[in-house]
Amino acid sequence: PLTSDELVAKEKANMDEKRFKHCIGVSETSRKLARLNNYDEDKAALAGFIHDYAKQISNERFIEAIKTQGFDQDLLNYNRAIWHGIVGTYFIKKELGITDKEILTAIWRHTTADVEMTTLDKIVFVADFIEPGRDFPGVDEARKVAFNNLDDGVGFELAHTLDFLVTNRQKIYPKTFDAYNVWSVKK
Ligand code: DGI
Ligand code: FE
Ligand code: FE
Ligand code: FE
Repeated sequence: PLTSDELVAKEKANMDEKRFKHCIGVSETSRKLARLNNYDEDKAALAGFIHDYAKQISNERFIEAIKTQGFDQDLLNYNRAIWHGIVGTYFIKKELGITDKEILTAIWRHTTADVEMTTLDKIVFVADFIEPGRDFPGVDEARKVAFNNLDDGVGFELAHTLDFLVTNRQKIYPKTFDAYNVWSVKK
């Protein structure tokens, strides 16, 4: 396994400065959400730190991995926004030596969410959206909701994401849609 210094160095080398700062922010916010939700803080901080490890990997490398590493071939009908989490887990296993299933699942789900979400899945999904570097209309409301109740934070974020995707006429990954139906629809 890598030492923590080696892991930080690999993470830094795989992305630009801005993305690295975002990963630090997600790590810190994941730690805070873990504390609020009685989850292992160090594990949440690690998952948050590496969640976007694959964000700047080339399309060619993603496509090669999808074709050869046992991924659902339907992923080829989507783009890198979807790939960097799901297929990112392959690069994170291979290049960072991370084997913890809970961490890999949280990274897999961090962009699309899913109908079933563990506490760690929710922490990383929400931290990604509200870390201190995020600035978009509604981010203060998202922070308030998420720090008050993690599940409500997931629901708020998915509604915002669906809204954004429809406004921009983007293709919606079925899991994103299914997750919205579970987490965002008013009871
Ligand atoms: O990697 P980050 O930018 O930090 O955040 P993220 O992994 O949550 O990715 C956010 C992007 O992913 C955002 O531009 C919206 C996009 N996205 C999320 N769900 C879907 C999606 N894009 C498409 N096309 N379809 C989806 O279902
Ligand atoms: Fe991401
Ligand atoms: Fe996200
Ligand atoms: Fe991110």
